[in-house]
Amino acid sequence: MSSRSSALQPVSPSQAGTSPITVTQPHLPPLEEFLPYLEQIWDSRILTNGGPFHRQLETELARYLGVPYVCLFTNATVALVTALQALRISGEVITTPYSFVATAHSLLWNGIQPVFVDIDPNTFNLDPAKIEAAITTETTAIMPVHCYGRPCDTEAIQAIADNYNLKVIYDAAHAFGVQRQGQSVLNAGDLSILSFHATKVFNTFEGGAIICQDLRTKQHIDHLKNFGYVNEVTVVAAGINGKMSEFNAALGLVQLKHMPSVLERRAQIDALYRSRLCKLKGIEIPEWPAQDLVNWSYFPIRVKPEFPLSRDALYAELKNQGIAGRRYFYPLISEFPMYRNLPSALPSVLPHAIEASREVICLPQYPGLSDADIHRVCEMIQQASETIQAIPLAA
Ligand code: T4K
Repeated sequence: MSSRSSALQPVSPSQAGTSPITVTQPHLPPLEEFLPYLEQIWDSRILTNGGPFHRQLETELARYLGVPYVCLFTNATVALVTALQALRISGEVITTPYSFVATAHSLLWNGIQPVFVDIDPNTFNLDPAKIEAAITTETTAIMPVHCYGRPCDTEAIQAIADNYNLKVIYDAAHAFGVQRQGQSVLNAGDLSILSFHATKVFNTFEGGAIICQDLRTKQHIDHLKNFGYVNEVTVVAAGINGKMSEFNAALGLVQLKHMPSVLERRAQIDALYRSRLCKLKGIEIPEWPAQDLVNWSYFPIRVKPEFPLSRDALYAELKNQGIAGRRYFYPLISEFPMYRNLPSALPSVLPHAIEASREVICLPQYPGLSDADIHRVCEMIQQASETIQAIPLAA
């Protein structure tokens, strides 16, 4: 993780300044680097069920991330569902409403009741100071999210978990490669779950992983993701099919080689946005903590009341100009029909999450974004701030 050198050259600039810019675009390695891996798969006809590329990627990722064990999965959602099964979590789990729906859906798929707790407005992460009040006799675990790749207060969360004998499962879908004080945040808690979806910092088209701390747990999870099979005649659990294929694993091996330049370009993009937008009144840019090694996976801005346009008006204006920011995470999970009647979903108990979901736009952030693209996004925001007009709210 230390050598973040040889930055990608900014590519695909929208020369005419009018081509659409999406919130993200997957990084792909040169196709010729991937072809020899495909030839090997074609030769061996080993396509899945823990083949050689699957094993190699688990080993290389563990080394790269600085974690003891990696269990590869078909995607992070199945990994989250399986992680809860692996630890036999039941009853109620404390979690954040400010995330992608998959976080809470994984609880519902296990018949577990999510209990939403508000976020810290400075970090977008579960506020540890509010967790204790939400613990009941039914609580068995905490599921925090390292939102936008910013580490949670893992020490405070662990202290509460230890005190009440709760498990901690981190939804670390955004936190590939993130470190706090030289340590991977993926080693915090009992299990951490990564996403390798096309839109993530490290992608295998679709993919994910569970990070665990001991071999026994890894073996248990490996059985669970393979129908509970131990061998041809032994099934030890009602497992699922969560295995990553050889195609995805091989792609992961190639992608891993490009991570230093991918991360370096993301850092440059983050810095350029900051330098262009920092003086705009009413646009607030969350700081990354200096002691953390972050991955620049998202570039959230908060559109405050002092900005001449509302968040939704700015979002719509950008969209009109072909710039697709995204309102991650609006609506809140707690506002979706399957959650909104829960007592913990009451807006009055989630003021900071509501405020963030009404203020944040994530601006385009991906290694292929050119400097020209970034200037165009910033100029649009600048112009929008100078043009006060009634724009209908976006759906
Ligand atoms: N936990 C958290 C905290 C998560 O954020 C997520 C996923 C999960 C769990 C579950 O992980 P997985 O089971 O997916 O591994 C996206 C992703 O689908 C989702 O993975 C991600 N979080 C979520 C935050 O964002 P959308 O609805 O924004 O995706 P979509 O299709 O609108 O894509 C956004 C932009 O990216 C497009 O405008 C264009 C570009 N794009 C997208 C894809 C899929 C491409 O250029 N190529 C592509 O193949 O959900």
